[in-house]
Amino acid sequence: MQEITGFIPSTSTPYSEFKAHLGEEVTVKGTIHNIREMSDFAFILLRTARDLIQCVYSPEFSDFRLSPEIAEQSAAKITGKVVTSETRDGSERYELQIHNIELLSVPADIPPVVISKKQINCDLSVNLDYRPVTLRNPKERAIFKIQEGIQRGFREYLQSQNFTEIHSPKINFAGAEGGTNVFKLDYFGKTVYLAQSPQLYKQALVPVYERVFEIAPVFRAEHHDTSRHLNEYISMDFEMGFIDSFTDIMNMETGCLKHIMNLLKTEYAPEIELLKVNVPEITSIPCIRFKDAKELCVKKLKNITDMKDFEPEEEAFLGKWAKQQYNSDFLFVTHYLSKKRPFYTMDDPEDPEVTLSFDLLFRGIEITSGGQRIHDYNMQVEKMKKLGMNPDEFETYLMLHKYGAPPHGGLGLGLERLTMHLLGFKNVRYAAMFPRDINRVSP
Ligand code: AMO
Repeated sequence: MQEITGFIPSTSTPYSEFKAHLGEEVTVKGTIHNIREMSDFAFILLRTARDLIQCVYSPEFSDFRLSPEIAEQSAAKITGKVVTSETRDGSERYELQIHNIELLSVPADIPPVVISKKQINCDLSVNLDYRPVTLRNPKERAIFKIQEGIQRGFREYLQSQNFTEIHSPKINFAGAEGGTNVFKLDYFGKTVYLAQSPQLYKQALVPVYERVFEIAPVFRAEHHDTSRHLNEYISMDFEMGFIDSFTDIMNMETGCLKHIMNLLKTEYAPEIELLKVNVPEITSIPCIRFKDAKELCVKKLKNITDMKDFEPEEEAFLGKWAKQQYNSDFLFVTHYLSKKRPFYTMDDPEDPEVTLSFDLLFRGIEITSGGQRIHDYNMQVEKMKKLGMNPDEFETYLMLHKYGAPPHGGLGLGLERLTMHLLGFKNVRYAAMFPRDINRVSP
């Protein structure tokens, strides 16, 4: 009888072990990324999970001969001798002198877009139409490897701070953020809503675990086609109890971002190098009140009409201002107006016109909203009524307040927004693996 032991024998040598095998024969499994044939030899680039391995074919190395079925995008098992490779900058690289190629699969057709060049040279919409193929390009896939690093850093840091990871439902009885950008769904004859955020649930879990976090998709029915909005994005949320002030949340986020950036510099160095990413140095993050930031904008920019919120150009200006004044890529803007923040936000007891809330700007764009929440039952019911909401519809949410909740707060950080600005993209779709927008639900 065959028994499964949980052990998979290694049949492919990773590039990171080539140095240890210098002069020896090894076998590597991967996809043939690029073939450059010369008169009597050829370079074959083999794409593995994270590397491009140069393999050199020459009739001098063995009796094996190249054949036409060995084409780009074939899955292959290449056996060869590890040798040092000449590099322009003198850095240490290794290549394989091919002894044999065994094909494991062959593609039915050639890719619709050239993916074997240094980068994809086509319009964003074409790139997105062929995403399962264009993501194979090393620069494209590096974007999402870095995105993995951001999520990993977020998770690692919060776990180190005793947060519990949760998963809240995405089919909900009410929108959590108000506004019109909520998707309605027919649920066996009832109207329900796709989660705009895990807000109501992460708060409910504070009296249970004190500190919780979630990394998950959320849905926003954005009716406009903008370069910074998606209809589905990954929200990295946390919520923490027993805070003394909403600055505790900002401190937690600052610590978390420091950890993320350090992790990217160390564990994701190949992708950071490939995409020439300018990883920000964070020592501390300056803070400015909304009112003071608005005054700065009014002084420096013309035609500002909305005094209750920021236009994108104001955020861009504040980003430059923080860089000049504090040499910081980040800026916390605090104390947003009460009428512009959601129903769960705590007003400032010293000035109820403003809230104990903040946004974090990164290189001039909002990547986070957060703040302290109302934990008192009567205060929450009052605020809902003031905003024209029916507290009865939020009975299950209000159990949090009714049956006792500590002072608490948290934040939501948009993963694609952070990735977009870290990598210097002009459009958030470059930072979404399979973006959903008003015109796109495929692939
Ligand atoms: P908010 O609605 O401001 O706050 O969202 C938090 C962060 O999510 C990102 N974001 C988006 N990213 C891409 N496309 C969108 N359509 C989009 N909308 C928002 C931004 C934004 O800063 N519950 C609160 C958070 C909290 O207080 O805990 C919330 O969701 O980066």
